[in-house]
Amino acid sequence: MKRMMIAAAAFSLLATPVFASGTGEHKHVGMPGKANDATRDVTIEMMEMSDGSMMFEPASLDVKAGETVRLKLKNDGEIDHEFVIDTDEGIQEHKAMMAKMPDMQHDEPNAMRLKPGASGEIIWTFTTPGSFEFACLIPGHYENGMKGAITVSN
Ligand SMILES: [Cu+2]
Repeated sequence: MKRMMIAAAAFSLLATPVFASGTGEHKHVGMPGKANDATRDVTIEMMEMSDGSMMFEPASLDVKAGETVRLKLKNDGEIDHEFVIDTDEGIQEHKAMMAKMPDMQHDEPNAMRLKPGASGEIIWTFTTPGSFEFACLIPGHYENGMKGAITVSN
């Protein structure tokens, strides 16, 4: 009986569009932007440190509501990393999903996974004032420091 309940729970997770959290009933972190609207480039590097920790550099981002930013992502590490931008709740949901399915590939507009040495960009329009988050949700990375704070001001 217990096993059946676990199976049912796993199925409902799969059937639920968890990754739509950025545009679901949560507070919106924003939406994909148009390249022509980008008024600023921000380079964010991903890396591992010699002490075993992992990080984004910089680990914080301050923007204004309505601003469109070109996020230039670069994996300077020796292992895969990802960049996910979302509400705190959305990050935690995505993190729980990644813990169950660590090899899951996703191509949501608010997320990008990069191989060592690879780079990419996300153009994002921040719509709502508040505090948001960016993170790498490959299992263990968030706990080792791969998170950053986004402050969207009026
Ligand atoms: Cu990572």
